[in-house]
This record gives sequence, C-alpha cells and structure tokens, in this order.
Amino acid sequence: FSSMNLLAENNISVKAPWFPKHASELDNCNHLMTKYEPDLDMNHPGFADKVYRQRRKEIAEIAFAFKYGDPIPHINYTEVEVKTWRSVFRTVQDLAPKHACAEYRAAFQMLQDEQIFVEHRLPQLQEMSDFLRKNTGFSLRPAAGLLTARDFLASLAFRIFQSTQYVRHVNSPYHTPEPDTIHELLGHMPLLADPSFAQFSQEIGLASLGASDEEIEKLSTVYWFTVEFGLCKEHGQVKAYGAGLLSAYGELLHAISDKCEHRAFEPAATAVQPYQDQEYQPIYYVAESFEDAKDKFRRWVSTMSRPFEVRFNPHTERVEILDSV
Ligand code: TIH
Ligand code: FE2
Repeated sequence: FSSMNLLAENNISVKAPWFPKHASELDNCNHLMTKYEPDLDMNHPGFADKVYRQRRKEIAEIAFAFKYGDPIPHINYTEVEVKTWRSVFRTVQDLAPKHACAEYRAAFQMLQDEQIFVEHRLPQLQEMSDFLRKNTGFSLRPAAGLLTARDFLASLAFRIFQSTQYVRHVNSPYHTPEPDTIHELLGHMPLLADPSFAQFSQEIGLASLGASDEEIEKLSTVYWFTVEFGLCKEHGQVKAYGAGLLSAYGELLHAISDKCEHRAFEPAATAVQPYQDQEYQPIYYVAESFEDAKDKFRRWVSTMSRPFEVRFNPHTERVEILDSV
C-alpha cells in the first residue's frame, strides 16, 4: 500500500468523532435510544405489566454489567417466554422454505442439525456466539435494548453483533417495533453465519468508524433497508433476507404482497429514503444478490468524505488506521 501510511493513533491529523480501535473498547459502546420502552410508552404491550417490566430490568442488568471477554450469562427463560418463542419459531419454520433466501435456509438447517434451533427452548446467546464464531468469526455481546446507530454499527466493524436477550411480550408475538432476542436469533443469526453476508455487515461497520453524524444516519438507513428489511432475487423470484421480515410473520407476508412498493437497491438513493420503525414498511429494496449489494455498497462508500481508511486485523481484534493521501 504505497500511497498509504500507517498512522500512530495520536497522529491523526484530522478531527473525527471518537471510535473504538479495539474490540474491548466496545465496553463503551452501549448507549441506548430511549424509544418504545415498556416503562415509557403507553402503546407498549408491557406498559401495564409489572412482571414483564421487572423481567426486562433483570435482563438489562446483565448487559450493563457485561465486559469484553466475559462469557455471556445464561438466562433461564420462563414458560411464558418459551411459549412466545415457540409461536414465532413455528411461523418461521412454515414460511422460510418458500420466502427466505437460500443462504438463510442453509444456515437455519445447520442450526436445527446442531439442536440450537428447537421449538421447546430458546437458544442461549453464548451457544449462538460459539456457532457464529466457527462459521464466520462473528461473535455476540449482550445489549440492554435498542442502541444508538453509532455504537451498534461500530461493533459490526469488529465482527461483533450486539444482541438483546429479553423476550417480546407474549401478547404481540408476530410483530414488535423493538428488537428482542427472538428477532436477533431468528432474524439475524442465520445470515451472520453466511460468509458473504457477514462480510457485508462488517463493511457497513467499518464505514461507520469516525464518520460524521450525517454519514452515520445514511449508513444506518442503508442498514435498515438491507440487513433489517432487505429483499433479494433468486431465480427471478423475490425472497426475504432482512431480519425484521424473518422474525415477524405479519410483515414478511406484507413485504411479498402487492400492498407495498419494491425498488431496486441503489445505496445512494436508499441511504436518503426516510423510514419509520413503528409500523410495516411501505417500501422495500430488492438486491440482485449479496455480492451485488456488496459491490454497489463499496462503490458508494468510497464516495464518503472520511479522510482515512480503516482495516480490521483479526489477529489482534484491532482496527488499524490508514491515511489515504
Ligand atoms: N419488527 C421485528 C419483529 O417483530 O420481529 C423486530 C425489529 C425489526 C427491526 C427493528 S426491531
Ligand atoms: Fe435487528
């Protein structure tokens, strides 16, 4: 890399917002959005449910106490929580063969073969983290709730996915506007075990390090319309790969119906499309394939303004900064 110089950390000549340089610094990247919480939002099904709110607090404490290198604590899920899991798991099992992309279906099968995906119990984050590490080098950290986009995206740069561990309220199993462990497990985990998709996820994360607020907003919008709600083509048919579709049976059926709009995935346009996160999406973006989405994304990222480049060193779990001149 003749045109690039490896910079010492204190040598960066340009001001950029702080970002983690090592996976252990993600201990500082756990800032939450205060939005749609059972304690604060009257529309939340848990708002009037004291037991549910207490449970959420208990599980949130685990995430706040977690430090890099710790094993992820085991949760004894209650009968009600297992019942919720079972309902959602069954709908995914029914719909995935027809509507999920091939990469999702393949990983789902592996998870069933390894007895991690079974209907009578929820997978634990630690066993899921071990599974991902074997397949793509991704691993998990527990998160207390919806994180700020900057913190969430930064972790992806280190192939670390911050995952909630609590369960949605039993009264709304088929759609919830906030992430919960069922969404993470059924929506995100299968694709994080796919090498090409894992690479795409990490590249969004790397692009976010030190980016301006405006660029973070664009990157999280791209993330929203791809990783969360993306559709893709497969032998001329439209399939789902977005985690928010694969964990919400109601929205999956909506996304493949004629009640919404499908547009071709084009990062520059997708990045500025306003979205809402309380109801089903009115617009979905369709990628030709993960490889194609990655190519387009790379080309678009290279037009961003950041005056340095970053490179992840998997041996040290450190991000190296390269001055691009
Ligand atoms: N709506 C999803 C579900 O019900 O499983 C959860 C989320 C997707 C995106 C953000 S939260
Ligand atoms: Fe998600």
